[in-house]
Amino acid sequence: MEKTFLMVKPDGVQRNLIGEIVSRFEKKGFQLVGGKLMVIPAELAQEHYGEHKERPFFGELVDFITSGPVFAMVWEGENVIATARQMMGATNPKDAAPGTIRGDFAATVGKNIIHGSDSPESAEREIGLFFKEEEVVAYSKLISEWIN
Ligand code: RTP
Ligand code: MG
Repeated sequence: MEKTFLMVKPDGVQRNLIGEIVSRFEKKGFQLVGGKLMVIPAELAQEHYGEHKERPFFGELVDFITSGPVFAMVWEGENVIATARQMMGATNPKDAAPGTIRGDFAATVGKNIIHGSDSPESAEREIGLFFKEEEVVAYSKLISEWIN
């Protein structure tokens, strides 16, 4: 089953949005298979956002993502990578549709509440960066039969 890496960013944690965000993905029909509250070390933040290291906002991005606890998660489900990105909304909240997480809760691109892997390759890479193999839990729920 497909897996993705999602993370409530420090602004989302400070604004008490962990429960709201977890609830949206649960209600959609995805399954939480890993989760932890953590402060990201600078080296991990630089590696995680490595694709942006030449961008002018890289320093700010790393400072922000390490500025307080995040809630890192692994979610599982059919097409979860692309669907989670749709549920998050556009990177810049000014372009994010109402009903999406960023559309509903964020106002500025630098503080956009949530991160989600953007491809199967980045999902695999990011899950590996943040979670040990034994921290991702395989389990089944009877309710799956009513969703898939
Ligand atoms: P993320 O990686 O955080 O899930 O966001 P994303 O895929 O939607 O967007 P991405 O292009 O990967 O950008 C990563 C984060 O960098 C910040 N950003 N700032 N100032 C700017 O122009 C700018 N552009 C991007 C955003 O916080 C974005 O989430
Ligand atoms: Mg990204």
